[in-house]
Amino acid sequence: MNQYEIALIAGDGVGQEVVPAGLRVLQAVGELTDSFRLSATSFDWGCEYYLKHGRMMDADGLVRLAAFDAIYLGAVGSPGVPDHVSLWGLLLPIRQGFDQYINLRPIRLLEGIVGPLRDKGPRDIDFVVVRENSEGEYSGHGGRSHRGRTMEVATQTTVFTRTGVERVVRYAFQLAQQRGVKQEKPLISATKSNAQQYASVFWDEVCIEVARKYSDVPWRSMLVDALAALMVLHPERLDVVVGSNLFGDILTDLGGALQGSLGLPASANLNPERRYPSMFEPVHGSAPDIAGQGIADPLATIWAGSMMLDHLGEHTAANLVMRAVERVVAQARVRTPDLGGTNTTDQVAGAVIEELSKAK
Ligand code: GGG
Repeated sequence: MNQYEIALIAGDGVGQEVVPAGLRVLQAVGELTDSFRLSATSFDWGCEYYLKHGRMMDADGLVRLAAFDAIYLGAVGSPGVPDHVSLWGLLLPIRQGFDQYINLRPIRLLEGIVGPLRDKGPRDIDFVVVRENSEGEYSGHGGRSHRGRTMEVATQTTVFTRTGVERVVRYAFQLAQQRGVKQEKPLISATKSNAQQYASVFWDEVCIEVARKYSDVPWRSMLVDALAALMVLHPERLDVVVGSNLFGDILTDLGGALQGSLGLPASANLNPERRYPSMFEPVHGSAPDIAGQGIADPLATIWAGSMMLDHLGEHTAANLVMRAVERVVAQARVRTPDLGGTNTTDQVAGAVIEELSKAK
């Protein structure tokens, strides 16, 4: 029997509701398959912790997290704390400190959901975005001078390193190989090299170099603005997309919208070499407008949990969870308000568990 130690950081707002729901599902599938047990340790880090202690997590937070097999995170952000303080105090230090340089975000319109695009169904919207997760526009380089004066200046520098770009592009090519990408749906690298003559041109050059090693993978570079339009007009032409940290973040929120609700998209922050724990989270934030009502959609967090099981090597259980999510969505019987239902977070998690039990 495999035993995994999971660090839970429910965080802020609806994170407090969706993480316990996700954990229930993961523990249920472990028991049903009798293949593993998850032992969870909760950390009360987040904005409330910040307001009490002046920091988003303990000073030795990364040292403590390093001992876990994986991290299951809810959401970060609260109206009482500036967003850049909460993000740079918790989420980004974990991604950077644990060199989780891949942010994997599957975009799928599930059967049973009417997405916002007329004439586009589940077969048209099924791709993966590989977001660079350690540098780029999120490198933290920059500063502010002359505060409060007319000459006040702020800089935020995009940092691309050869190592950083090579490794994420290589990962995307390998993923494209596994998915068997076709000429009509080539791997797409998001760029903005017409305007960003240094950083994006460098990104493109590294892509060309990496691509030489994957001559069986059709690929092309596309301006990120054109790519955003393509996602809306012809999502069926997408299979694997790779992009910088900010491009990937923005494109995947658009992707989430294509999925019919931001309550659905999941993401995995991966350290592929497994030198550090990887982290799994819903794409959505803390949603303060609905927090505390017990109506947040737990499906993104459950989906992220399935990605966590996959990463841990529990492929059968990961699959069972995903199939159960698909069935619950397709039946349209138990849904939270974001998908037009009246059910609660716990009822949706319960419905997923019920489907798991039927599959056994
Ligand atoms: N689920 C984690 C969360 O709260 N994400 C909100 C957010 O602002 N994320 C920023 C990012 O992924 O770059």
